[in-house]
Amino acid sequence: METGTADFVVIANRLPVDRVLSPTGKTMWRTSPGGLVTALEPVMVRNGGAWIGWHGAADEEVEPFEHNGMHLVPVPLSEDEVAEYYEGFSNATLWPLYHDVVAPPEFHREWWDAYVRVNRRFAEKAAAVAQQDAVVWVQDYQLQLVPSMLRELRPDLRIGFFLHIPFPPTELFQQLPWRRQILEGLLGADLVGFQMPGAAQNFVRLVRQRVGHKTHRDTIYLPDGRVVMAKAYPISIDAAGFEELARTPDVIARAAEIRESLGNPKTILLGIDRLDYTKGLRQRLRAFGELIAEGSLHVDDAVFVQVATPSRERVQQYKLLRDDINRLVGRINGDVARIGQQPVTYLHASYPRAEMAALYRAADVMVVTPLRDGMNLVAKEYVACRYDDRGALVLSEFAGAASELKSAYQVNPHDINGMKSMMLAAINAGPRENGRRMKAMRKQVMENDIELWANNFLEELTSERELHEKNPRPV
Ligand code: GDG
Repeated sequence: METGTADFVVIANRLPVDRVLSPTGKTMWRTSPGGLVTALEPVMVRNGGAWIGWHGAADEEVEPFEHNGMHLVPVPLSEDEVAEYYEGFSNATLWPLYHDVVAPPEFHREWWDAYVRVNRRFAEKAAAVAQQDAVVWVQDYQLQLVPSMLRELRPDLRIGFFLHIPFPPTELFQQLPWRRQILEGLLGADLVGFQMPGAAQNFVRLVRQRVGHKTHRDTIYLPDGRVVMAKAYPISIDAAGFEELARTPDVIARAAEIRESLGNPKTILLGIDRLDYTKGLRQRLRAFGELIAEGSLHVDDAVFVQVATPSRERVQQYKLLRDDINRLVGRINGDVARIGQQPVTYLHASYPRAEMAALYRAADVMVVTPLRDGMNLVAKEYVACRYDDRGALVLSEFAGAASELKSAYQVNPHDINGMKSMMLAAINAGPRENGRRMKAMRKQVMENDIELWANNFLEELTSERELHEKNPRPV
């Protein structure tokens, strides 16, 4: 097969750009905000890198183009493929299955067929653009078959894979009718990265049990002599970038304005999530609603601001959730609001990054209560914005971030009473106690940013081969 020119290739479901209309009516591409592109852009520019991904519009072919020094290669998807590969298999089969089945996963053979077809298309594009011996980094659950498909086409490549969401325990993963194909798909990589050590262990155990390969700790020995490593690389954020933004006069002024328009209450609690059933919005709002209803918090003193960014709106479970949260917020506010004072301000919208930073600055208590979450970047962003060491974080123990942010007020989101007392503890603790906790969390977040994460992964991936030679297969 003929090789391409890129020495470093990222493959993700989406390209890191959105198409926008300029004031003159010209279509342009704008970098979509996100830590991954912030971290990888410099590496891409240095290495003449290419990024392969869907451009966001169905039934449309777009030619490869240059953007901010990166070579972007669009992958076309038909309307049916968006429904079956993306909304179906990725978001209604894998997403709930990998998040401890907090919603029931749906298994449909035609969704699987589309998943295979689309994964092959991504692999073929990568095979065409990668230079001889290039490094390729495949991202996330939508593309788990790409590593093995790509290896078949291009055995010379060094292939890494990173899973942004949890990897489930064997008992749950077994439900998947295509469990073996997924495991074999991932085994095409030289290095498979996970958010947490437990996820890497789940994967290695499954490979041993289901595929029958020999394993030792984080190493898998394939019959053809190849070695695959499975390790944890907890993802992070552009921490300095967030702090810098939070320190700008505009953001500081906007934070004051937000407090003012909420009536300058003693305590502002904040939740920011994609509107997703894994994020524990219902449990969190119920806990807060009860605190107000029973008088532990007074409606004059405490306000809960919940931003729920619209997400996956064509998937059935997300439509149900949207109605459910609307009803719950209506009930809480209807029961206890007074004229001009609503305990919950619910915003079903998405905001620019500066507005997010202002919200983080304005909030006394950030409440992050997912039922299961690979990492949770919102928790880290809040911490990065609190440069004065004020504020408190209530954090679910089921978020990956909990194992790093040990000084957060940790909660079990299924335990409403426990959550109520932790919210109260966070609200009522003095500045000394909260300052001590925030300082410890800030040290962790500021020292372990996304650049370090990307470097750690890529260093391991590129030192892989020498490692194999030093660690021959055990007999
Ligand atoms: C997956 C995993 C893992 C949200 N609303 C707006 C907005 N956001 C930004 C946040 C944050 C990001 O979106 C959300 O990241 P999370 O980590 O909280 O959650 P997922 O979207 O589920 O991400 C997760 C992550 O991948 C990375 O590996 O941590 O566990 O599920 O950065 O700030 N940004 C803007 N406006 C919004 O309205 N600008």
